[in-house]
Amino acid sequence: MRIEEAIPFPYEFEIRNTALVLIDMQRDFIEPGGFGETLGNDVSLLEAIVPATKTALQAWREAGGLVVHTREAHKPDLSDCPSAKRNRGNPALRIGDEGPMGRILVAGEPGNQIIEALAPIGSEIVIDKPGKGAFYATGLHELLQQRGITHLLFGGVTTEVCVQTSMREANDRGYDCLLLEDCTESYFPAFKAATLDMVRAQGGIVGWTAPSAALLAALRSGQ
Ligand code: TIU
Repeated sequence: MRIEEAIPFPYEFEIRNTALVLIDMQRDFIEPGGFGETLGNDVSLLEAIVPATKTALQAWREAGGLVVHTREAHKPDLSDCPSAKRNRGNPALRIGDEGPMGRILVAGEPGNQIIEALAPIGSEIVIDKPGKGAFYATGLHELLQQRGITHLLFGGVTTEVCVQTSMREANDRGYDCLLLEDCTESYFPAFKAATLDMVRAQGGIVGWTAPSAALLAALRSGQ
């Protein structure tokens, strides 16, 4: 398969060696009352990517590709949440505090679940991660290696925080990474734009970007 429109040059991949990785499409970031809002952000911006992400996810599932979902999630006793992370800044509610959707950023709470529209199905991989990057303190690299995965298609939130961190971690581990431009969003549009630029600068120093329509076209054509 080949995504001709990818920047900075066409991206080639085989479905059997590629995973779609959706980062932290959780109520905690996308709906009011969660972690994103308690940090002072306007969470409504993030909802806009849900339709395109759902379409890409459905097409990828129909093509038989591996799907990985991540959640930024801490253990209920917060033993995996460094005090530096919990105490940073001056949020209305801190990680572990009781909010309208349960305890903020704690595994198993309603707010920590992936939004209904993108909920994992069947044997899709779900990774709970205590950090911003999907490879830190998780078994993700090993799970991907066991399955022969060499290429990763990324979507999710937020572009410059958990998505970019995960993509950089993946790049350093040898994966060819492509970020789906309309399947990722930031609370800060300028940060999203800058992240897309920095990922694909210098000959694809971190990887590629492309609109999801280009992925859909490749899957439809089978090439
Ligand atoms: N605050 C922010 O932009 N993001 C995060 O804290 N986590 C993720 O990006 N998932």
